[in-house]
Amino acid sequence: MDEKKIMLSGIKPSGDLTLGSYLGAIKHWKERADEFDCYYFMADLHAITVRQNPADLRRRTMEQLAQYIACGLDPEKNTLFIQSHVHQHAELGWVLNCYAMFGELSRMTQFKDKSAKNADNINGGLFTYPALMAADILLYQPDYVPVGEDQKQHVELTRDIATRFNHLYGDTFKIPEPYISKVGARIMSLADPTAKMSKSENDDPGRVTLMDDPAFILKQFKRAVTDCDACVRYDPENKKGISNLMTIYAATTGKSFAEIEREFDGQGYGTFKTAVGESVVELLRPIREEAGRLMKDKAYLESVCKQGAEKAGYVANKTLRKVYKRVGFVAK
Ligand code: ATP
Ligand code: LTN
Repeated sequence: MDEKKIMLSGIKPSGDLTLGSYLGAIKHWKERADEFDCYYFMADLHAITVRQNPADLRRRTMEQLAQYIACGLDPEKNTLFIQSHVHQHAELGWVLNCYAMFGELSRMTQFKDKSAKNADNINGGLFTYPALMAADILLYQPDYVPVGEDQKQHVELTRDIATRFNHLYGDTFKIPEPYISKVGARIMSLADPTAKMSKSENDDPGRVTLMDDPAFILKQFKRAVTDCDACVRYDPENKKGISNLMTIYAATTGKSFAEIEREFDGQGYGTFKTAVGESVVELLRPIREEAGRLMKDKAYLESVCKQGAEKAGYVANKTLRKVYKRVGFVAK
């Protein structure tokens, strides 16, 4: 029998998961659980590259696990774990730091964006973040890494680091492919359609999180920034707000842009915004309810991440041992 292909991805517990995290990433993870051997984790080591309140980080990490499961990731079919529970991430991260070039790291857009937003805390971890991300990925030898558009550059750097290492020491890492959806790979803020909807920007008034209640979600969509042309037409250059709403509606209903244009032909933006808001409310309702229920079952969540870390640790250790041997470390 052919071995299953491997898929892996992670999200930082740096804020509440948003509609962007769901449509750009998680939605695609769960669609593949039967076909692939899947690993999904809470990237807490990455979260501290930006200052976090310890109590909030701890709570959010467990909430994120509850939300993964509520989104449809069955812990029996997917390996769900907390990044810091598998120490091999930090260890391989260090090694790969020595194979990631200063020039490459300097070109990363996420580093440039985050340093501009956190000018008082441009720490070494923020800069070397992509080497740790490369370790997260390469430890599991995955075929695909499902992420939103903003992470493509990091996955490409991972490929470059892996190729460099393989050239120096012989085949060690499988070269992974980014897996980016056609619709929903970049959901923009409802308040500023030129900026990505981001979960850690507490001041982003245009966010919708997975745990928001229906009344708030509808309000967010009603006040979404659009234009004054009153025509529902997909034009991401000139009509960024409407195109973003169309992308969300397409992703939640499965309709094409042409179908959406026909459906709202001759109707004002008010009707369209309400329809998009309602589709999101219905999409998120079962997730919010199930996550709320799971969050009360701490013992279950702890058992899931314990089991996940054991399984992930076993796989990660095999790769790390191989790497240590290749670079010349003395075996224990
Ligand atoms: P932060 O604001 O803390 O940097 P983030 O939401 O940008 O958080 P993550 O939450 O770690 O970053 O990203 C999780 C996954 O969700 C990644 O694959 C990312 O590409 C995807 N993602 C995040 N925001 C969006 C968005 N607005 N549209 C599409 N995909 C997104
Ligand atoms: N860098 C990602 C989160 C992340 C990740 C990963 C994604 C950390 N490690 C490994 C995919 C694979 C982000 O900022 N969104």
